[in-house]
Amino acid sequence: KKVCVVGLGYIGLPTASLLALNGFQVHGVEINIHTVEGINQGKVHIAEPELEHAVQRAVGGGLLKASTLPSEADIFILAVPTPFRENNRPDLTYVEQAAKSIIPFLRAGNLVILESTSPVGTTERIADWIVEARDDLSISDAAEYNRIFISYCPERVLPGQIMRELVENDRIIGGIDDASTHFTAEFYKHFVKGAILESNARTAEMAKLTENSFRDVNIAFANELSLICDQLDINVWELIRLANHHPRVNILQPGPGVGGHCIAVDPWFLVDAAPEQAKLIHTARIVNDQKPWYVVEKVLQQAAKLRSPVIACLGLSFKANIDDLRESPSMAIVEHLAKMGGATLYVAEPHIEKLPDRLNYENVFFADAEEAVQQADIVLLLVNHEAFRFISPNLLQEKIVVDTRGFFLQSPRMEVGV
Ligand code: SAJ
Repeated sequence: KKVCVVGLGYIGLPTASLLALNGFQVHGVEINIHTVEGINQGKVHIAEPELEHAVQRAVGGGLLKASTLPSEADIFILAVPTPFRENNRPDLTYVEQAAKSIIPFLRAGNLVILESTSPVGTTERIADWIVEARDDLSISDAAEYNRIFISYCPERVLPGQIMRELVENDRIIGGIDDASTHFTAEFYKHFVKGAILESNARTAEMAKLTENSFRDVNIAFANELSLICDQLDINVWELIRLANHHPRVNILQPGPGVGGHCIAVDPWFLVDAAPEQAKLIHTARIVNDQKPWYVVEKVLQQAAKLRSPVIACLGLSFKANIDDLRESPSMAIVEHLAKMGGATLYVAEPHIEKLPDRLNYENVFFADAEEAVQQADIVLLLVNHEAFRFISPNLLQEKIVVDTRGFFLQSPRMEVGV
């Protein structure tokens, strides 16, 4: 069988290579010509463990080819981004472009699967676009001889563990009708070891948004606790560790805010769809979005006590042990401190080669973690990278520590936690 994967990003490329390694003939489609050329040479533009190896084997085996335009296939997978605009409304431009780009290549019996995180009702809209454009094809059970099958199957993989989770995670499948659901389930069974859970398109779309909103709301709870503890002079990490000994309590970890392109975005899709009802979800977004500014405030309070403060900023990525700076609260915090001037910043991010252009300020220097800490009066821990475990506690003794992740603050001795 031939599969056409539209969008070769964080989800599309791993999925395309996995399918190829499972014997499918895969055509990957990507608008970025440089990405296409790289992939066809077995090169990968995404830092993700095991991905490059998989792409090399798939391309080397002749089962994965990339180009900028789609072609005929048995199964089409749409894995393009769904960003949200300034006004917190989902932007379906890429999904619409991707869906419309495959319409000329569709034949009776084809299966179209949307994997992109999408507002409820998007899969039905894709069906409408197909019906409008192709009066020779039907999406209803009534016309089996010329029908197209359409489903939603959200990706749920965690960056850093994508290749493993693509195989092991359970998958929710929601077709626009039962026949589409069953057809799609049979397809995923070829390469997924987790459970295949059958539902309908709207529920599957909502499930994806629910999962990430659940995590956002729970992180907001932890972040709110960190603010309360700061007021009441309590070590929030000790508090959470103790509370989590209760058999039915499982609090997540506070941090400098919520980053990445999923958890800080997807809840807005629900708020947009039902603003009157989604009150808690909306408030959680606000709590998490405000956390970086609370951290900035905390650092400035400490810096105000010093004549020419030097701050070691440890970590820029949106979470531990990855190089992804997109939507990173740590980046926002460091950028803000840099812009304000008045302090010298030594920034350590072991997962990148040089500072991003956004931090191109006279008072900002790229440093290794130990060197940064040595130079600093204030140590601002932003990301709990394993690489920072090697910082000797002795080095921190004379410093003011603002630890946003509880990385050094496992005991109540350190001074400032947020
Ligand atoms: N974070 C905290 N405290 C915590 C856990 C996370 O502050 O206790 C922060 C992280 O530092 C980071 C942000 O939240 O800034 C998000 O990180 P994450 O590890 O929770 O999630 P992502 O964005 O890497 O991936 C999520 C996952 N969703 C869920 O766990 C419900 C993943 O399974 C999804 O596939 C992915 O979103 C997606 O693509 O939607």
